[in-house]
Amino acid sequence: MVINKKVNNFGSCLLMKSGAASVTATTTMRNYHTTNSNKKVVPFLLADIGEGITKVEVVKWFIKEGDHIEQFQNVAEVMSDKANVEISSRFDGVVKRLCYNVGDIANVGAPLIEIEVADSTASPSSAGAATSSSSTVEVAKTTSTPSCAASSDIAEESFGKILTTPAVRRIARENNLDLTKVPATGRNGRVLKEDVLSYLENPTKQQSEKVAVPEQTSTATTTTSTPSTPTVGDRREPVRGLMRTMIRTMNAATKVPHFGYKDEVYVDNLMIIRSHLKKTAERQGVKLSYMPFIIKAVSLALKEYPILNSSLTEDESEIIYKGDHNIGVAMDTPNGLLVPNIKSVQNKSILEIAAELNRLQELGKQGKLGANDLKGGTFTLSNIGTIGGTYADPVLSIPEVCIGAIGMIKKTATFDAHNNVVPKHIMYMSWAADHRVVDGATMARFSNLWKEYLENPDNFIVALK
Ligand code: CAO
Repeated sequence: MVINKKVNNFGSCLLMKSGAASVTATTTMRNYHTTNSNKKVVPFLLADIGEGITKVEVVKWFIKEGDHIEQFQNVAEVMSDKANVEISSRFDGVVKRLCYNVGDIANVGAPLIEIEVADSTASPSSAGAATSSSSTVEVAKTTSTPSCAASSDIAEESFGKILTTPAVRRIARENNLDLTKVPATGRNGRVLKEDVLSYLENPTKQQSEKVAVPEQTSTATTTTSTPSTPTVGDRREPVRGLMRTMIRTMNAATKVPHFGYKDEVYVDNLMIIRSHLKKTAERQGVKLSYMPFIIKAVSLALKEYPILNSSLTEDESEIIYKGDHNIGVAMDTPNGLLVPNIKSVQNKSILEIAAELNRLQELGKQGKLGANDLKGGTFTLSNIGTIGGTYADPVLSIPEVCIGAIGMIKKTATFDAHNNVVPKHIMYMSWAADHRVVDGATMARFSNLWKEYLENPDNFIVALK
């Protein structure tokens, strides 16, 4: 999800890269242990990034152990199911320890790194001064202090079904090893580093030790054994990042009864107009695809059928008609599916919509879509036709009540009024609507009006202000 917001108050400094609406973070310093008379090593706690996020994945370290880092320098990029966030230091100091490997799950509130700072830096008095500048900064506390080890313990307890440390998980990942196969010898079934190393050394022996061998009860069984076929083991991967978001949103959508409606749109006229305007747009530095026309046509049709730009309250007692047409566009990005939205489409020209779509696409490619771009959508379009297909069954983006999936434009043989075969370009359209709120007839009328704009793009001229 997008972001380009740098929260840089006295106590925190974040570059939001995706998702969360208003992320603030704190970097908490607590007294830890003194290394010499004027230096001390303190844990740098992973900030609360809001939105109820309790765990994040460490995507990238910008620093390594031994580095001297300065205030505002980026130390790590982390990813939650809502946002990618760059965390930066508010202190000068030397990195003593990174508490996680890339790919590990870090807990909010637990140490992210250990850093050696000047004794005065993290003193209660200096932290107190920070607090007065920013309500998000926690004051240094003298209670028992968590360290990297605490982070590992937390990660160990809370992540997945295999009990082990991030370091062990890292070794397993590097060796493409499924940890469920490794006989665990640690307390409460923890997989220890030695377990993994010894399994890697001799997987067959370990495996035979792990699987209890049934007792041979008859000579017949021993003599009639068939030759064994080599098998490929299963691989497990933790669910992370955008996939977690997809699971959450799709689960929410399954609770809503979907009504589907599909139709064909003849787009030959649209193709001609687009090819003319494409050059004009290019002169203004804008790439003009079919989407801006499709999006604008949606907005024009929504003016007539505002129920499709609404949402039902959670207690199902009210319908909220949204004032703006914030049209979400499903994007296939290197990080996965993201749905930024184009704000106030009702007030934008086709060229302005195209420019905004270009901007969102570019940010999506770079993994830098901002929270503001991702929130507030009122209606969604998914142009899966850039990849292929005809019809689809789109799933609503709750609490929106309508979504449209566009198939690939294809040249097709059709019949004219005299039964002559005429080649035409057809765009296949699949709508889904929340059937609690939208009835089939309304959906069909909306689709007909939308289709009329696209089949006769001259109508845009009449409709636009
Ligand atoms: N049929 C045929 N050609 C199409 C088309 C369609 N349905 N849609 C777009 N095209 C063409 C465009 O016109 C463009 O051609 P030109 O280079 O001649 O202009 C080319 O394909 C590439 O288009 P694009 O992808 O750059 O731009 P777009 O505005 O059409 O689409 C976007 C933007 C973000 C919707 C698209 O890139 C994308 O990510 N689509 C996938 C959406 C997706 O994953 N949906 C599934 C969601 S549910 O899991």
